[in-house]
Amino acid sequence: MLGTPMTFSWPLIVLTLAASSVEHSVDALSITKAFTKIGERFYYIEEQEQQSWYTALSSCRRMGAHLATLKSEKELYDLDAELRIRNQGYWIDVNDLDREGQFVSWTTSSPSPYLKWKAGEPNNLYNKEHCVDIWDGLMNDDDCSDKRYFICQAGDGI
Ligand SMILES: [Ca+2]
Ligand SMILES: [Ca+2]
Repeated sequence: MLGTPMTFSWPLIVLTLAASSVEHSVDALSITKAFTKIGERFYYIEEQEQQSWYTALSSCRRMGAHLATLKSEKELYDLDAELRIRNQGYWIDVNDLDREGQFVSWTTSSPSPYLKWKAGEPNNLYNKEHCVDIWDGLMNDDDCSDKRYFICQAGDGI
């Protein structure tokens, strides 16, 4: 970087401004991760490093974002069209950690505004599936400690 600061300043400013609009505290992750507009919202899709649901939750928060909350079939459809890896799960913020079978959004603590399950799901396999991922365009309850790709959504709201 020595001698070429201007090369880096413009994209850093743009990304920092984008991140600042969702949260005041911006750390290094915020300016290294790009959020993409898909439909009406901005998402960051992690499909290189798989993480547990809990770690993914923290990773999104460190970006000033949250695990994605889906509100409609269109949001699910638009988002899924951008997921490049098939036959793998991507964590979203839906979970039934508090009460079995009651799927809430972590972000709002309210019942998930939209659910669309794969056939046979949610099955709470081995009584330990309490976190939800998108798997080939549909939702599945899964073991929160399993490592999956994940989707962050910018902003405090859903
Ligand atoms: Ca469960
Ligand atoms: Ca399941």
